[in-house]
Amino acid sequence: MEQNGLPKPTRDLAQAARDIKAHGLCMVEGVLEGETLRRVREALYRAADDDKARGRERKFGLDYAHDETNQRVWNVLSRDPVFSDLVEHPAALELLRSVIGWPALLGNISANITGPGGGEMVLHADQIFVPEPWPAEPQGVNVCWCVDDFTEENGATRMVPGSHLRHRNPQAGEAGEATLPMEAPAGTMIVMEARVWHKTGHNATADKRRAGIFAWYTRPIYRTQENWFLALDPSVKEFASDTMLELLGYKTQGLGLVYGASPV
Ligand SMILES: O=C(O)CCC(=O)C(=O)O
Repeated sequence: MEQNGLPKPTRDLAQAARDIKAHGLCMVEGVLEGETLRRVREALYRAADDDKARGRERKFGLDYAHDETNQRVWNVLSRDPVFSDLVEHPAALELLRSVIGWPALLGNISANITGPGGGEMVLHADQIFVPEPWPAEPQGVNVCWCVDDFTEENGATRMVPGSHLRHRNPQAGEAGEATLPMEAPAGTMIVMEARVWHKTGHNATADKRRAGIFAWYTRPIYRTQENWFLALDPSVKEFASDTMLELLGYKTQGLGLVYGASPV
């Protein structure tokens, strides 16, 4: 179902899977609510403020932290157990399976916080690293957790309708394509397949930060963006479920073996 060129928010995961096929994305409302949403938000802003206070912010390349108001919080999985719950959220995994199947790898989970006055990000598709011509099906899925309300004013992620069907990266000269803001209340889970052209919107507010947590999953043949074996706090693996071990590449078949066998 559609409203203004974007799928209507839904709570029905079967409808959400159909929306991804038709629009390249779906918006599932109310996935995080009440105390859970409060905990995620509190843990994220704590990590972000801590990184700032300790000079631990990492800015590299336009795509990741595109101007001084923008803050990328890397490796949130190591920051608080609440982020493991997002990675393994049953609704996220169900939609992930509908797009790229299983097993899958977690390539990265980071937050993007756009601050007051923040500019737009470069228009991109997340499977930018896949050589063209692309395989017929999407190679990854980005699950965006709206930690704050996403509004056009505060820099909601913007997308080019129908861009997944173009089946290629945006080219030079297409940066100015018409986009729509993905407006959604905090707690919404937006699932985008990897071919959708999108970018952070301009944050036109005087005083509001807008945080989204982006969990990027791929088919298991791709290298992860975050190197979990080096980056992960060891306690995450220590207490990980089998599903999490698969997502992180510790429990594996065919690739990533140790002496011919799965490491765990
Ligand atoms: O911050 C946003 O709205 C978009 C972030 C994004 O496009 C990405 O992480 O790939």
